[in-house]
Amino acid sequence: MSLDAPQLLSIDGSPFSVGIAAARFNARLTDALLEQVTDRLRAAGVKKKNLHIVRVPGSNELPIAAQLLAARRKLDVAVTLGVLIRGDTIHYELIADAATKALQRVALEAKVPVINGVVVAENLKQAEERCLGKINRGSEFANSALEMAALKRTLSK
Ligand code: DLZ
Repeated sequence: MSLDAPQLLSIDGSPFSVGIAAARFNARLTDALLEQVTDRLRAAGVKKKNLHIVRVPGSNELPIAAQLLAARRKLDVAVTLGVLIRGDTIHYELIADAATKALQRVALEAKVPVINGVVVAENLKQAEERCLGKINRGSEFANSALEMAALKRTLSK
């Protein structure tokens, strides 16, 4: 768990429809994130049939996937998952920045909360700690998704 992760709320996920887009780049790590997210959502009561999962090549494609999912399904929340690891160039930084801004835009335009579950790491070790090790980032992303889905339902009444 991250040092400053918000206190865990008890939220019934059984009514929620959740879109999940996960990158295939760094697949071992994104697959683990995806599993952590779905495990936590299912534990909170989200039904398997209400989990709409799509895969995309890399984190750069997450915003359009979230947008397409939001247009096709009546989502309470979307979760986007990717792992960006620093390479020899600043490519990863450009993608992180562009994806972050685009994900916010999708959320505001579609009026569907979009959880930015892109892990940005300096190196493979950092990324592994966050996706495979003692820091369960996927569970944290799922908790944020549950909280935002509940908020959307409350404020849409
Ligand atoms: C090209 C690229 C690079 C260098 N690194 C990553 C990465 O660490 N994590 C990730 O999710 N995707 C990476 N990509 C792929 C881009 O996100 C994208 O799929 C391509 O640039 C095609 O648009």
